[in-house]
Order: sequence, then structure tokens, then C-alpha cells
Amino acid sequence: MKILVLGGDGYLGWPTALYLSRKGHEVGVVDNFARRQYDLEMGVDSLVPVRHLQQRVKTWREVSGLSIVPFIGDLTNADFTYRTLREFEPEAVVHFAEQRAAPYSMIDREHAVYTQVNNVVGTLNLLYAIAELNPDIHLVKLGTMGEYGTPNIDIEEGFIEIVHRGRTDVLPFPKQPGSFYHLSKVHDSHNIQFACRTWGLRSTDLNQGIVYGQETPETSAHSDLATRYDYDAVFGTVLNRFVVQAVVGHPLTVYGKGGQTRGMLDIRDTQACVELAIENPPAAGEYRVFNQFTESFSVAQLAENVASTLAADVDIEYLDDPRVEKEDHYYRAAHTKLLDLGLVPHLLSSTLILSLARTVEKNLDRVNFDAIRPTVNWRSTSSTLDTSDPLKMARA
Ligand code: NAD
Ligand code: USQ
Repeated sequence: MKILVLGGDGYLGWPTALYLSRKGHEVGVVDNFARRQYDLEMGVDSLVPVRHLQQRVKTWREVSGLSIVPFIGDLTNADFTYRTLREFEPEAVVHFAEQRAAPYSMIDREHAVYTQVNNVVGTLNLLYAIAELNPDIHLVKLGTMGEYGTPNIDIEEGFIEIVHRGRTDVLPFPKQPGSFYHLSKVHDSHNIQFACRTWGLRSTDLNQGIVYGQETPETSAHSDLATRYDYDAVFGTVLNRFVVQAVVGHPLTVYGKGGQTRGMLDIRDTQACVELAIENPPAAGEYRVFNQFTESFSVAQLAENVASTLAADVDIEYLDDPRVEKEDHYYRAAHTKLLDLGLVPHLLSSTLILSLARTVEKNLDRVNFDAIRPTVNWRSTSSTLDTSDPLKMARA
């Protein structure tokens, strides 16, 4: 198939593009390098060096003999979005291209507005372009498990049957997202569902949990093909962060009591899930939701797991939670649809934690200790940071 991967220079987009290319698909990638710009703004960098997109594509051609076509531009620019779809003529579009860090969206008004405009407008331009150019294109959109929040009932896959005053309907599952970033995904979901209902588009919304891991068979083929490893307090996700902290001897930064429970998955399963969604497309007009995670863990469990796997004496520090979230709650979320399609998960293992630790050890000199402790506070509308001075911000 012809598959366009939006956000194809990012942590997940790049390895997914390689994976789909190796599977014999004709792959194009779209990116505006916003992610690289956030690093410059924050004064941080991926733990593992990442090459420029052009170098990555060239090395992939040399290593595999396969081509990936890069399109450089911004999805919030409608002309660019239309032009790219016209030129590449994809049958499926995999949409990773959003600002994806909850803390970044909570820095202040400017970052919240940027996040929502970037994410919602980019997706809206895409929906219009698909509707006008080829409504048959399957939009595989990366959403988040965080759209649901942590309700005191079981979470279903997108929809829940409700009986109200003697009448019954199947309605979107209630959303209680925990940041302006997570809210942007809820807004996207509503817009996509509306476009499917109104224009007959077909879309799969992948409500993905937190991804961990950094290597895939394709990225390991050459150091130029590596994907990002974020460990800083804004873009680093919890397990990847804890492994860096344990290796460098920093206490593991558990926020609050650590009872926050989340669905998680291995980076290799992200790719398999995207592939399963593409291979089993929805009908025209259908909007469907898959909960994309394989296991649930509390933050405290993750810290204990990393500590016991890597170093028994590493400290676990329970910090005042900089976020507004439940620290102790019920959590049970359905996730059978991808398993029913054939997903065989890579469950979290000590092998994976040890291999991440080896990656950290190889890049020890690149660890920026100033980037580890949390700096963004949900309770403050301007955080404590002066965002006009990126250097001061990185030091804070
Ligand atoms: P990332 O920031 O590494 O990659 C996103 C890419 O999209 C970046 O390369 C960025 O430059 C690009 N981009 C952003 N806005 C763009 C725009 N307007 N036009 C063109 N390109 C743009 O993020 P990631 O971790 O790879 O996540 C990818 C997607 O998966 C996101 O939508 C995220 O919400 C979702 N997701 C990620 C995780 C996770 O743990 N990483 C978990 C659940 C869902
Ligand atoms: N946490 C800690 N200590 C840390 C970092 C995080 O206790 O050092 C806690 C947070 O308070 C939170 C949990 O760990 O309760 C997860 O935080 P995270 O930063 O790993 O993940 P999150 O902010 O939820 O966002 C990530 C991705 C986002 C994706 C989301 C999936 O950045 O793109 O949408 O995971 S989900 O969590 O299902 O919403």
C-alpha cells in the first residue's frame, strides 16, 4: 500500500515508517521538525543522537535498498497538506504529527494555545484534504488513553452503552483528560468522528497508552537510523525516565504517592498495532476506536521494577505531584480489539529494562542532569518559568 506517515521524524513516526517500508509498503513521511525545535527551546536533547531526516532516509536506502519519500512542511498549512496528499496519493495516512507532551502544554497560555492550534488545526486540515481529494483514504490517528482520564468505572474501547430513563444508546465514552495536550486529542476525536459521520470518511482512532523502549529491529540496523530517547521532565515518559535516573544514580522521581495507573506498551507493539489497523480498515463512514496498550502499571510499580532490575539501592523519591491527577484510583480499561486482530504483545521484561539501561550507559556523557527534575506545575497558569529565556528555563 501507499502509506503516508505524518510526524515521521518523531520518536514513534520514524521507526513506524521504517517498519512499514520493510514490510513492502510504499512509504512517505511528513514532518515540520517542530520536535527538534522544542529541544532548542528547552535546552535539552535526545539521549541518543538522532540524524537529520535526509540522512536517515539516505542510510535506510543504503541499508535496505528501500526508498522513503520525505515531505517537509506543517500540517497547519492547508496548502502544504493538500499538496502533499495530491502528490503522494496515499491509501492510508498514519497521523503521529502533534505536540505530544502534557507538561509542555501546561507551561503557560502560549504553550497551551500552540498545542491546541497545532494539533486540532493540523488534523482539521487533514480531514478536509482527505474529504476533498480522496474520501476512501483510511486515516489512522494516534489518540491517547489519557482522553478517558481515570473514572471510577471500567473504561471501554471508545463507546459505552448507556441506559437512561428507560432508553438505550451507544455513546462516546465520557472524557476527563488531564492536560491541555490530552484535551487536544479529545477535540481531534470529536472532529474525526464528525467527519466520518458527515462525509463518509473512514478512520481508526488509536487511543495509545504510554510507550517505552527505544530500539526496533529496523532502527538497530545502523546508528543513523536510531530514534529519539527523551528523558527530560517535559518530553520524557515515565519508564524511559526512570531507567536513565537509575543508571546515573538520580533518585527515581515518583510524583505524589505513585498510585497513578496507566496503560503502557513497547515501542515495537506501536508498529504492530498501526499495521493491524491498516490491514483491517473500517468501512466507509465508520469511526472506530482501539485502546492501544498491553499492560497497566502504577508509577510506583514501575519505579520498584526498575530499581529491583537495575540497582537494589537506588532511591525512590516521592515528590509533591506537580500535576493535578488522582494519585490512588481504580483503573481497568478494555483493550481486546487489537488482540482480536492478532496482536502478540511484547510484555515489559527485565530484558527490556536492561537493554534500555545499556543504551543509557553508551550515552552517559549526553545526560543533562538539569533536565531531570520536574519544572512545570499544573496549578500555576504561568508555571514558575520565564519562558522568554530558554536558558533560564532549562536551568530551572
Ligand atoms: P514526537 O514529538 O517524537 O513526534 C511527533 C512528530 O510530529 C515530530 O517529529 C514533530 O516535529 C511532528 N509534528 C508536530 N506537529 C507537526 C505539524 N503541525 N506538522 C508536521 N509535523 C508535525 O512524538 P511521539 O512520541 O512520536 O508521538 C507520536 C504521536 O503518538 C503523538 O500524536 C502522540 O500524541 C501519540 N502518542 C505518543 C505516546 C508516547 O508515549 N510517545 C503515547 C500515546 C500517544
Ligand atoms: N510521572 C512520575 N514521575 C515522572 C514522570 C511521570 O510519577 O518522572 C507520572 C505522571 O505524573 C503520570 C504518569 O507518570 O501520572 C505518566 O506520565 P508520562 O509523562 O510518562 O506520560 P503522559 O504525560 O501521560 O504522556 C505520555 C505521552 C503522551 C501520551 C500519553 C499516553 O507523552 O503523548 O498521550 O503518555 S496516556 O498516559 O495514556 O495518556
